[in-house]
Order: sequence, then C-alpha cells, then structure tokens
Amino acid sequence: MAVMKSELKVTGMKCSGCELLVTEALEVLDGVENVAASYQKGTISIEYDPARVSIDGIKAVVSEQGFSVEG
Ligand SMILES: [Cu+2]
Repeated sequence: MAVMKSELKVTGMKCSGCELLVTEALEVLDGVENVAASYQKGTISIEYDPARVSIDGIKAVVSEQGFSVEG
C-alpha cells in the first residue's frame, strides 16, 4: 500500500515544545512514516500507511495531546 501524505490544520500549538510533543506522540504510531509539525503555520504534515493507521486515529492522537484539528 502506498504511503499517503496529509497536511492537518491544527490550532493550539504555541511553541517548539508543542511541536515536539505532538511529533513524538505521532512518530510512535505503527504506520506513521514522517511527521513535520509547525506551530507558526499551524500545520502538521504527516506521511502514513493507511493500511496500518487511519487518519482518524492520527487526529485522535493530536487531540489527546491537547490540540484541535480543523476539518
Ligand atoms: Cu508549546
């Protein structure tokens, strides 16, 4: 299965510590290949294998870290 790339719009990240927190929480998920969070842009770019992890599962982890995913 091909790796998918998505860019999530996320509110609530305020500093590089927030970026690190959410990046580490996502990187441990099985099927997540690459994560790039930017608090300045309010985005998380993520590459993942949809056969192993769902976008809804990814969004749930972002929410668990205290951030809000738009859309
Ligand atoms: Cu922060």
